[in-house]
Amino acid sequence: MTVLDTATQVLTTKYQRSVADYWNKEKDPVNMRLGEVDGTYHHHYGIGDVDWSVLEGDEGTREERIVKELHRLEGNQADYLLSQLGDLGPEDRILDAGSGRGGTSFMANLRFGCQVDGISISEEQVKFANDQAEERGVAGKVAFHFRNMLHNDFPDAAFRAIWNNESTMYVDLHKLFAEHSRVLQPGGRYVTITGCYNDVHGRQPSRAVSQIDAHYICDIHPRSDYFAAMSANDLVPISVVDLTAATIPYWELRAKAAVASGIESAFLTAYKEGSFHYLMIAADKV
Ligand code: GPP
Ligand code: MG
Repeated sequence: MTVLDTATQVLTTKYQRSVADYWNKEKDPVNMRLGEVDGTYHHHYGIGDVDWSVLEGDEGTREERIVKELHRLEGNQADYLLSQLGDLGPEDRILDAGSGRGGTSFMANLRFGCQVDGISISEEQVKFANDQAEERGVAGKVAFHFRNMLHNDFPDAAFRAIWNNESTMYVDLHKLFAEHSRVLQPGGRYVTITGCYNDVHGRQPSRAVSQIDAHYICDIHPRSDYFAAMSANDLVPISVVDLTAATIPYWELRAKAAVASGIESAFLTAYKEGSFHYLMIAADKV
């Protein structure tokens, strides 16, 4: 029998290795500068009204005001996601699938006091987030693991809730929801916030959506795939909210920031032409 090293067990395809490599190297100012505002590092976008007054006044501190405002909107998004997870308490255990540098997991622990496990295929992200857990003094309650969300190695029915905050576009949804369904307790809640393409616009992704795919090496799914894969895996939607209008102001502000990454115009085009939605889906495991 061949003994496989951990990386070989976690990363089972060349595609997954290339995605892991991207996130192991990623230190983009649009994420690091925003995280430095208060030490909570996100890998997702923002929602809510922009305070456009940040563009006015002293030029020397303008970028700092924009960075703070973008960070506030990303915090709003994570708060909104957590508010969809249902009634959770300190006795619960929950899973952040695709946990990045840990932002949403730490917010979940602060909000519910419960045990949070985060998983990522980026060893650098896992290390960063575990270092943060130590610094925050919550390492006993919030732990990050180098694991694959398609075969997460947790026992059956281990979790009361699971979420993906903008991480489903890297995986096959049928495989993902089969695995989530296995580790969710009956009556447990699943929530995702995701960018998905609009089946009504066309059966294939638009040019702007394809540009987003190329930028992040991901494969944005059509809206229909989410519901087909959920219903095939005992996940019954309870709430679906189109957050597209709520995220456009974030992108408009981000397009004016020095920390802009260059992908802003593709998001704005995709959302405004209707080929792409920013969606929250909450479902219960039956
Ligand atoms: C990254 O967030 C999010 C993704 C890679 C998923 C793509 C999301 C879609 C909705 C299509 P990030 O904070 O690392 O990205 P950025 O560096 O652009 O801020
Ligand atoms: Mg970001």
